[in-house]
Amino acid sequence: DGRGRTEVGVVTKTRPKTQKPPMYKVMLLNDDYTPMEFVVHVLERFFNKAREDATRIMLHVHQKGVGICGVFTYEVAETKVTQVIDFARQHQHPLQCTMERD
Ligand code: TYC
Repeated sequence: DGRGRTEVGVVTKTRPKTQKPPMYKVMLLNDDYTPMEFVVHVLERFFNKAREDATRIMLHVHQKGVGICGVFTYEVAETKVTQVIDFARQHQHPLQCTMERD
């Protein structure tokens, strides 16, 4: 700096950070009464699953007690949960659906 000192510096790299919204898993819960076929239909109708995929997820829930239907932003997840529970109630099935932070 002209006074016998050496300038030192620390190299910092900034990386443009993509903003990602928090995501939520929507899950189906097993019960003893909802027909398997109805659960498959729910997965096709509200989660756009092909029949084979829907059947696989339904059997997973049936055997393990819980399973993931999809991962969505908060508002979408909340809408799916409401739609599934309302649809099940309309058909007098106890099927339950819930969401949790991914
Ligand atoms: N356990 C139900 C039966 O035996 C089937 C079932 C599967 C119910 C998945 C709910 O989320 C569920 N009929």
